[in-house]
Formats: sequence, C-alpha cells, structure tokens
Amino acid sequence: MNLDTTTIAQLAEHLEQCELEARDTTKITLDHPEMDWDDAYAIQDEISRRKQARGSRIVGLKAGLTSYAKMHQMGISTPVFGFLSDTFAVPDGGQCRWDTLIHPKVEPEIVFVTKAPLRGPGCHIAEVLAATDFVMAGIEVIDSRYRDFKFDLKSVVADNCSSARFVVGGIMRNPGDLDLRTTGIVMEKNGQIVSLGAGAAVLGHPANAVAMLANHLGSRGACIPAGTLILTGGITEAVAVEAGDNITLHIQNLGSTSLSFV
Ligand code: 0L1
Ligand code: MG
Repeated sequence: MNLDTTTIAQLAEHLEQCELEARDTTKITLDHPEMDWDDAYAIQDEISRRKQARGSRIVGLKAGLTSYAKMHQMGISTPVFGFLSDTFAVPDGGQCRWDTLIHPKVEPEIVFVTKAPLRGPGCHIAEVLAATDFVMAGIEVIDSRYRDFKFDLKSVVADNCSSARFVVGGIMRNPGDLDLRTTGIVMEKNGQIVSLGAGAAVLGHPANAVAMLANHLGSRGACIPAGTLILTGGITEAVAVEAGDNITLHIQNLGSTSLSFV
C-alpha cells in the first residue's frame, strides 16, 4: 500500500459525500497517482465501514466490467468488485429519485443468491453452481461519482465501482435447470428496446463472475458468505437514463423486473 490510513479515510469520506450529495468530482488518482490496488480496495472498505457505522447493512456484492461490451465501453480489461448496501435497494417496480443521482445509467444483470460460502483461491464455475440457491433478474443503476464518467480502474474501485441502486425481481430459478449462457435478455426504456443480449456475454457464463469474485476475496482473506446476493455484471453496455424514464428488464425463464426514475 502507498497511502496512509489518514489519506484513505479522507478519500473515502470525500467519495461518499459526493455519493450522498449527488455531486461529481475529478478522479482521485489525479491527486494520488501513487495509489495502488490495495489502497483502492481499502478506500472502498472504508466507505462500507462508514455506512455500517451509520446503521446500513451490506446486503450483497457485485462484479463489474465482466462483459466485453462493458470493457469496451470503458476502455479497460479487468473486472472490478464492489459491495451493495441496503440503502441502494429499490423495490421491484419501484421509483428511484432522480435528484439523488448524478448521471445514472442502467445495466441488465443476472443475479445469483448463494446458499453456501464460496472461498477462493481456486473457486470455479461448478462450485459456484453447487453453492447457488437461486438466480433472478436484476437491473443495476450505476452512477460514477467521477465527472463525465472519466476515470481509471483504481479510481473506480475506490468509488465502490459506481454502485448506486439496484432492483431485483422476476422468478427465482435453480441455475441447474437453466443454460445461463444462452439465456436471452431484453431491456426496454419507456417501452422501446434498448438492449439485447445473452448470459454468455458475461465471461462466457455469469457464474464465472461469481468465481472471480470469490477468488478476489480469497486473495484478501475473505469469502462470499452463504445468503449473499451478487450482481454478476452488465450483459450489455450501460444505458443512460433521465428523469421520467421507466426501465423494464425481461430475462428468458427468469421473468421481469423494472424501476422508474422520478
Ligand atoms: O457495474 C459495473 O459494471 C461497474 C462499472 C464501473 C465503471 C462504470 O461506472 O461503468
Ligand atoms: Mg453492473
């Protein structure tokens, strides 16, 4: 690590305040070019600690930049991992207040919920499928705190991978009954189709994103606990939304989920 604990705490406070006040900032590596990966995840951990100290509960985890479409959109090549707080959750069909966000975008995702712990290193797709309770449909709302979504990967990790809101819904299914690679998705904005794709867009199979998350946590002495909700990453590029927009995601065999921005 290259940053001291005071700097990590200051950067976490700065980024979290930007999130809570819906205001943007420049990427933090401009002032701290020496920041390394451990520093970036330490800042993210400190944001999580601050939220929990105020009474929030961490209800899930996420993998981001797991599809070629997202990597291409962002001009980068490595997945990233973040956490989901209960304050990010929107009820299925619910509303998301526009003035609490900076420049939100939505992503269609396949959601896993675990029934047994997953530990890396060496976690693989078969272990993930055996440890999965059910899968369902999810829409992630990302909202980078960085001006015009201009950032580098370490700045994104520190900013909890742009996490902002999420909604899950539809039908809970055992992944053993489905071929999640060929599972099709259709996302609509105000009734118009804006994204089409299939599960294989996420690392060949979305369970691979969960395995990578377990291996990432394993390298940090942690694991994915049983009962964790995991967003496996956008299947297509993220779609920008405006106040008044309604987003509906349909996933083959998994039903539909939706939210609107007011
Ligand atoms: O969920 C994600 O794919 C996280 C992406 C982080 C970068 C971004 O803001 O798009
Ligand atoms: Mg995502």
